[in-house]
Amino acid sequence: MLKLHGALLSPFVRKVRVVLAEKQVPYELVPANPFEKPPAFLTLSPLGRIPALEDEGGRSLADSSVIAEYVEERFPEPPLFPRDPYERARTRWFDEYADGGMGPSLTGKVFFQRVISAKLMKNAPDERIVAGGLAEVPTYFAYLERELGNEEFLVAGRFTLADISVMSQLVNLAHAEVTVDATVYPALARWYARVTERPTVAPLIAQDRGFLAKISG
Ligand SMILES: N[C@@H](CCC(=O)N[C@@H](CS)C(=O)NCC(=O)O)C(=O)O
Repeated sequence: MLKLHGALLSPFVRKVRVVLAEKQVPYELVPANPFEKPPAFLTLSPLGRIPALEDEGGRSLADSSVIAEYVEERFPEPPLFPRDPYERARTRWFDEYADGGMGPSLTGKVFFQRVISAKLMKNAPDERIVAGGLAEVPTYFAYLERELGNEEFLVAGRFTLADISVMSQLVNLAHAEVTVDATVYPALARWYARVTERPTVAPLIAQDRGFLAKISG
C-alpha cells in the first residue's frame, strides 16, 4: 500500500489526500512533523517538507505537485487533469497559484500565526505578519472570482487538481477565520461550498476541525 507521510492541517498533504480519495486509492497516512526533521524523514523528503510519498517498493517522492502528477499517471481514473494541453497547463498554473502564491502570501502568514504559532506552539501571533497576509487577501480572491466567472470549476468546466490545490489553501484560511464573503465574491463562495462539500473533501475538513478543537482547549 502507498504510504503518505504528513500531518493534518497541511494544505499540501490535504491536496494529495484528496487526489488519492478521488481516485479511490488506499493509502496509509504516516504521521510526520514538519518541524522535526529526523534523518530518516530527510531521505524521503530532502527539503524536510511534508508530504512525502513512499510507493509499495519503498521508493519515495516529495512535493505535493510531483506526487499528484505521479498519482494521476499511475491511477488515471477519474482524471484530475484535462486532456487539452492548454487546459492541462492552466491546471498546473492554478496549482502554482495556490502553492507558490496563496501559500506563502496568505496561508503562511495568517494561518501560520493564528493557528500553528498561537494554538499549536502557544506563542502570541505576530499581528504585523497577520495584517500583511490579510492585506493580500482581496487581490487573490478577486482574481479567483474573475477566473471563475459563471463556471462551476476553475478549469475546463470540471473538477481538476486546480480546484483541489486552491481549495486546500482556502481551507487553511477558513481554519484561521478568513472566509470568503459571498456578497463580495459570490462565484468564489459558491465554488468553495461546492468543492468542500465533496465526499472526498468534507471528511478531511471535519478531521482538521476535531484536531483544532483539541489544540484550542
Ligand atoms: N512545495 C511543497 C511545499 C510543502 C510545504 O511547505 N510543507 C510545509 C508544511 S504545510 C512544510 O513541510 N514545512 C516545513 C519546512 O518548510 O521546513 C509541496 O507542495 O509539497
